[in-house]
Order: sequence, then structure tokens, then C-alpha cells
Amino acid sequence: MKHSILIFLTLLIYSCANTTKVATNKLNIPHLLDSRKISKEIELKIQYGNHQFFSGIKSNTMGFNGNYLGPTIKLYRGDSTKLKFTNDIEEPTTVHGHGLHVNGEIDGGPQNIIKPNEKWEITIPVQQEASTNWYHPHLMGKTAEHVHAGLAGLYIIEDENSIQLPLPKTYGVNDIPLVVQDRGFTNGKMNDYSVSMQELMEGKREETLVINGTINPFIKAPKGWLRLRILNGSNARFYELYLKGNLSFYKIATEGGFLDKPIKITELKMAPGERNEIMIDLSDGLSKELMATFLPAENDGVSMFLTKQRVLDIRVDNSKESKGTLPEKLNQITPLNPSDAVVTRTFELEMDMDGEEGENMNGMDMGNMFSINGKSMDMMRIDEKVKKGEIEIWRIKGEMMEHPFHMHGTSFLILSQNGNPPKKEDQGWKDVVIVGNEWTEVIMKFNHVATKRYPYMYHCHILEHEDAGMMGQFTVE
Ligand SMILES: [Cu+2]
Repeated sequence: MKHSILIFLTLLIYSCANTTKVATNKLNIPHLLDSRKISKEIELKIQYGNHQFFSGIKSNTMGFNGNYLGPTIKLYRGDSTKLKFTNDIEEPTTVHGHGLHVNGEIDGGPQNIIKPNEKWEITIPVQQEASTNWYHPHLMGKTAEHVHAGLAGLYIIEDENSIQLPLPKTYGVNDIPLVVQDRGFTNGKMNDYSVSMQELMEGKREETLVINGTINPFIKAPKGWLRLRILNGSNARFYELYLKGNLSFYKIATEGGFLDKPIKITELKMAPGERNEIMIDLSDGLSKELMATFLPAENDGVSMFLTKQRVLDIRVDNSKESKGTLPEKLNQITPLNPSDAVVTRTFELEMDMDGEEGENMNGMDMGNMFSINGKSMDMMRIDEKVKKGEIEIWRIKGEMMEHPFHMHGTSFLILSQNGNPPKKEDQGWKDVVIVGNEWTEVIMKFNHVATKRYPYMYHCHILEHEDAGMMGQFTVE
């Protein structure tokens, strides 16, 4: 009885706090595992947890080495880093390195199953440029549930360029990771994963923002420049991020690395799987609020009535100065020339509302309902064969709604997006692109091998769509 009163009071305080805009929880910063400061392999245990989103109330969660999410792993270009994953949960899973340019056999796709009580040891040869990437399960049909439970973490890659740039670099102080997710709660306890027919169609979208596992978070940042590494780690929700008061900020990196130079923006749309780095000027010593507009599945562009929630209350500690600044030049991106492309492939992401014969609505066996080019994901089928080292153009479109299209094994540049040229702030290396019902074209080169046994995936990063079959497999040889 006493316990339920406590829960009631906690919720009451929270709901008041939310309306009076007082952030009550210090942002959780995932533990940093720096591969150059760890002499042996990096160990990650996949385990059950009981994370407290609301103080005193335990939720059923999963995490790597903890209750929810996992440590941030720092890798360096030129190094080979050993990782050992141990599966301590009672079901199989996999750990995909999203954004990593590695061979299919260590990519952690649906074929790289780690059974309960088993280990998966990989050595990552880090060959790509500085970027913010992430790891999460990719088990066929279970990705959405495992990520929802909390299985996700960040890889930060550093290189010669990122080390010499005068950007803020003190992890957790002026270089802060933000894993943005939405979750549903009942009496303070996170709702276990389930998916209704509507949630299957639109993707699982819930009502409360959770940042690094923290509800309603604040940070105290030193005066000066603040660097945020943002991952949309939600199952399906798209957000438009902005600073309260419509203040401007700078985008400095996309999924695969730094932009050539910082681009000043006031809004940043992010689909699931996308990462962006931004810089916020706190030199005026005033607090800022990073906000998110919840974008609906069918985005008609009317944002007035959409839910808005605070992502982060940024308070400035005027007694401290941030080391680091915003350089004019960040990178030297060498664009790929479309006339050098040897192959052009097309991908149409489909949601067939008519259904197929033999479908079973109750068992959620959707037959061919979610597909790409008319084919629902089949682990026994290779859909595309790519030649290693060749430049390709992929043309992609999706029906019914916007879909975040992701491919494994490389990064691409956008040639056109939904029929339009890419915005300046999107002209960087990426591995997720929002596609609509007009063609989106991306150009890339595949430099790593993926065999028939361990192929790469391309798929919609709305995890419910992915699990339901909006995914295909390709080899690179
Ligand atoms: Cu989709």
C-alpha cells in the first residue's frame, strides 16, 4: 500500500514537473570503454535488467553490461579491436555493428546468431573515418523487441582528423551522446513490447521520450561549445529536433563522418537509425532546451498540433569553460561520380494492404505484406550480388509513408532525395536515408566482403517493418 502511494506521488511529481518544465533527472551518460585504454578484449554481456526509468519502479529491460542500453565503445582507425559478446539471456540474439564498414561475417546480421550461454568473439579492423555508429540486435523477427527492451549502444570512431580538430572532446562533459527513444509506461513501469495491427503498419510509436534511458533529463554543461552526438534509437518514431526559441545550431556530422564544414540550421529531422552530430553555442551562459516534435506516420507538414517534448534541458555551469571550438573546415569529402557507376539497382519498399492468400491476421503472419521489390525477407535467398570495389547507384522509394532505408557494409552519398537534391546538411556520408514515394538516389562503393553465408542486409529501419519482411540480402564478392 505504502509502495503504491509512493508510486502515485512519483508520477504526480513527474507530471507536474513536466508541465512546469523542470527537468528532474541528471542525464545518464553510458560508460565509456576506450579500446586504447583497455589492454585486452572488450567484453559485453547481453543480460536481463530492471532499469528504473522512474525512481523506485523497476521495469523489465535488457542491456549490455547493465540494466538498459550498453557502454559507448571508442574505436580508432588503424586499430584492430577485439570484442567478446556473451549471451546471458534465455533466447538467441545477434549484435549488428550499424554503420561499421566490416565484412559480413562480423557484421552481426541475422545469420550471426549468438545462442543462450554462448559467446561471439570478433576482431574489428577499423578502417573507416571518424563517426558515431551503434550496435543493436538484428535477429530475424526479433530485432524490434530486443532493441525495445534496451539492447543498443554506441561506437565512436576516432581518426587522425577527428583527433586534430579543435572540437569539444571530453566525453560526457562537452561531447555528449544522446540515444533518443520513445517508450510507453503504465504506473511508471515500461510497457513490455507488443505490437497491434496499427503499430505494425506505422511502427511502434510511444508517448514518452527516454534519453540514454533517462526520463526528463538535464545536463550541466560548461560555458562555450557543446557537442551532441545524437542517435535516433527509436523503433519507428521520426523526430524534428530544434532548440526552444528557434535558436540556430550547427550540424557537423552525418552517420558516416564529418560534413565538409558546419551547416547552420534550426531544425533537424531524424528517422530511426540516423545519427547526427550537432554543436550548440553556450557562450552566452544561458540555458537552452533541445526539443523534439513527434512526427506522425503520415506527415502532412502541419506541425502545429503535433506533440512536442523536451529532449534535454541544457543548463550552463558558468564557472567552467568548454575546451573546444567550432572549426570552419571539418572534412574533405571526395564525392563519387555518377558516371563512374557500373550498376544501378532499384528498390521499392512495399506495404501491400490487400494481403496475400493464407495470411493470418491473429498470428501476425503477414505473408508478403511487407516487402521490397515484391519479395518479403527470406534468409535462404540472396536478392542482390554486388561486385567488390565497384561504384553503384541505388534508387529507392517507399509507399504509404516515409521509410528510413538502411544498408549494411558501407556509407553512401545522397544524389537526390524524394525527387529533390539533398540539402547542404545532408551532403555527408550516410547509411540511413528517408525515402518517400518519389525516387531517392544514393551512390556508394562496397569495399568489404559479404558471402552467401554471411550476407549484408538492406532494409527499412522502422523495426516493425524490418521484422515483418521489409528487408533483403546481398553479397559483395
Ligand atoms: Cu518501413
